[in-house]
Amino acid sequence: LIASAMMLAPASVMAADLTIGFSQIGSESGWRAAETTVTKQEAEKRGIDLKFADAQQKQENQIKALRSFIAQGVDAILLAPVVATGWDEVLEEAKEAEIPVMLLDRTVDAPEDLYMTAVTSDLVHEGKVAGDWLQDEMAGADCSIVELQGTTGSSPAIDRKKGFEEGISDASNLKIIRSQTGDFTRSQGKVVMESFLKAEGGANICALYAHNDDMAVGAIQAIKEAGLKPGEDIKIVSIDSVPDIHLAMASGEANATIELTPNMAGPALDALEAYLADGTVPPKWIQTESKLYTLKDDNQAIYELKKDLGY
Ligand code: GZL
Repeated sequence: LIASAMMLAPASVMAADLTIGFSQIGSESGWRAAETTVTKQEAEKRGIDLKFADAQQKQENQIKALRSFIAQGVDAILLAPVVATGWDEVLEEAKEAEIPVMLLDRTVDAPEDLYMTAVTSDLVHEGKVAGDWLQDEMAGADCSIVELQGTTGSSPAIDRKKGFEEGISDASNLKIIRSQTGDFTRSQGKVVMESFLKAEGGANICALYAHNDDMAVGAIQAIKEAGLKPGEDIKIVSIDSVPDIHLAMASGEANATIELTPNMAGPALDALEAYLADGTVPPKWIQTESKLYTLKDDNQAIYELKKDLGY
């Protein structure tokens, strides 16, 4: 049976022959590092030759990498697009070269025929889950919220903001009083939280919504240095479910996180292999799951489980 299956798949489409270019944003967060680790594992598993390019969070570096992959004549491209706009020209070039592009964890504002599929979570839903959680947590009590936004112009920053505002839109007691980008990093999350505390005074801030856990972890440091108790004086909800946020939650220093799987490449490579094997065209959006974790969960155990997964 295997022999006949092998006969069915012409040698040219066997995964072992594939060379794929991966333009990764950088390593701005623990989650991003895990995505890189998992993507390399998924390629290895399939005998794929993965060409990896780290853009240090600069779009021009990603565009250069894509042009290099096209010149090399790779079989496909994986792209985690740092921002949503400015991709049409280079994606047209990839289309001209008949190289399928698959988007990982972020989307682009470009015509759908310029990419094969996008593997992402429902980023608006994540923000709404965070807003809904805070509304339940506050149970009608007044709460001034500060928000640490992700990278300006990225689809997660746009969508997670939109979803959170939807989640709190029917709660007149919840109000966002400050909102600024922390660029998805711990260092910027700390710096911006320090500025929020300085501007508002700790007593006036009831909660922090951070678009990712790394900015929340940086903010926790700032809250402690201001002599306040993170998780108690200031409630904290963020997104990614990286090990260190569960460590913070295990000691009550953060309150909730929404899980984002780092394995976007698995579904993308499955879709590519199906397409190459028999022309199956994947949907334009392959959605990954989102799961809320709170202090009711065994956060120490979750930390132990995740801490060796490449974050
Ligand atoms: C979301 C992803 C975000 C993560 C951050 O899909 O693009 O980028 O939530 C990372 O940790 O910087």
